[in-house]
Amino acid sequence: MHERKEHININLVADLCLVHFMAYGGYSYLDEKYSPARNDIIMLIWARGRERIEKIAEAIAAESSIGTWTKLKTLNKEVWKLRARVFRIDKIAENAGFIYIAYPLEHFEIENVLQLSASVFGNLFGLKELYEMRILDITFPRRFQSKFEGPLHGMEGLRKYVGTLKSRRPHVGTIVKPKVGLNPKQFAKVAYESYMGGIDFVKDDENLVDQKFCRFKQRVNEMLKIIDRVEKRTGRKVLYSPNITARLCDMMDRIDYLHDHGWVMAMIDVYIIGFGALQDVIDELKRRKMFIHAHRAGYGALERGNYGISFGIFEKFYRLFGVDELHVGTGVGKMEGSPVHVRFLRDIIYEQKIKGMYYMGKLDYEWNKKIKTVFPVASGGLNAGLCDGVAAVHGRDVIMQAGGGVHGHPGGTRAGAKSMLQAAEAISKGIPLPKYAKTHKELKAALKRWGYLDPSKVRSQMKFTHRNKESLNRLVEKTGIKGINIINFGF
Ligand code: CAP
Ligand code: MG
Repeated sequence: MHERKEHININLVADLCLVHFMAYGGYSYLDEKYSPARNDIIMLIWARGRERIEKIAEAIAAESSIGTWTKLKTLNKEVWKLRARVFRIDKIAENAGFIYIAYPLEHFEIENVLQLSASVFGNLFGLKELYEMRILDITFPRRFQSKFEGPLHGMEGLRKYVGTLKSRRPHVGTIVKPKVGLNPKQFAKVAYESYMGGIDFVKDDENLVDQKFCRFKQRVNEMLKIIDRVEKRTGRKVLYSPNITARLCDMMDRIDYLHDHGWVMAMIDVYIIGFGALQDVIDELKRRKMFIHAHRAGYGALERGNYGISFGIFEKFYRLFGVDELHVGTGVGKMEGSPVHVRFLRDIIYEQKIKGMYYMGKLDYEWNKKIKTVFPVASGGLNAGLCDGVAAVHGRDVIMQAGGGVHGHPGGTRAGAKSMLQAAEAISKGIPLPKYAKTHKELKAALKRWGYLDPSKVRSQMKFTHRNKESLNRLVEKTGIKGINIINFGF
């Protein structure tokens, strides 16, 4: 009896919702005639739920701006001006689609992106109307961007330091492997072999910081000694990014230590430490004129589920705050990311203007002039044989980074490093790797060990995704967020 009563009540509520589907909590946030103002922040969201998509969109707009579930005696005209407006819905099904929302800038405490996060990445994720939701993109207007400085050095600064401004060849980097466990001397020895083979840049892995077996300060001391040796022997400038990720106070101590010892670079697990600490630590590194390597470990937990935030959105924050190089995926290696999606992720930090050429979930965007280009890092499962494929996705302005692909080379670390540099040289000379391998034995050994990825296969996948909007729409219609995952991540 009790169950039946509840059933009737639910139906009644559902009917009321249908009648009033143009409103949430008594107010309507749907305004399809609205054309966003110059200073609005725009968000693009995929959502599917138990209500009509219009109703879901209203709920999202309300909860992420001024609204709640019911009418308020306290809501006045001034407050109403601060509301979010749903100005477009690309409906895929009755209960699913792409929602475009505009937020007036006055809604936010601009420099405080944590306040912004609590609004637009906050309660909306818990709304019970939803089955799935991903925030796919965001745009920041010029006035918002002008509150941030962007990278101090950026890609050109890194190229200048390493001496590749003219040649424009891809940089080659390595992560010392095994990722944890080596002691400081062993670690530095692996780095030495890497540099001597031609690697420009060595980095700690994301989970190596200051463990007992490899103390941060000892590791830095050993690394500074060998960098000095390498630079004297080769006449080249090389880089190393020690991972300083920790509580803010410890990160500040580590920056002091590096700076006091004359070192110029540090690495941060940017997603792990969160926006607030990240801004503080970046400001401090910039004050010391240091280079910043940004590792994105952990972002997948927020991006890849039924509810999430696309990594491209994080990239926009990281570029605004001012990292100099950032992991964005390879399109061909061990981590998710279809070539066309990785190209988009690369373009966010590389281009000044992003327009039209991508499939779903992407908004046009323009960076303020003073916000420099971040050097894109392609990493994860790479080896020399994949590098033509990496170049097909990224072009030549890329840091091609390999851990296993260097230290797992049949000839050892130095040969692995050589194979990566040879691949970079071949790419900048426009020579296909198999041809270059005929006269370069380390590259030849890498291709023999791991094979060669023909870049034309990568290029054809990128074209496929741009051209088939209709069929991709049908895929998303059938499978919801799974379709978006197939398009963006390839699974
Ligand atoms: C690469 C790596 C990086 C990944 C992260 C690793 O090592 O050090 O952390 O690149 O992925 O531990 O997997 P390998 P992404 O070269 O041995 O794979 O760059 O996509 O964030
Ligand atoms: Mg790693």
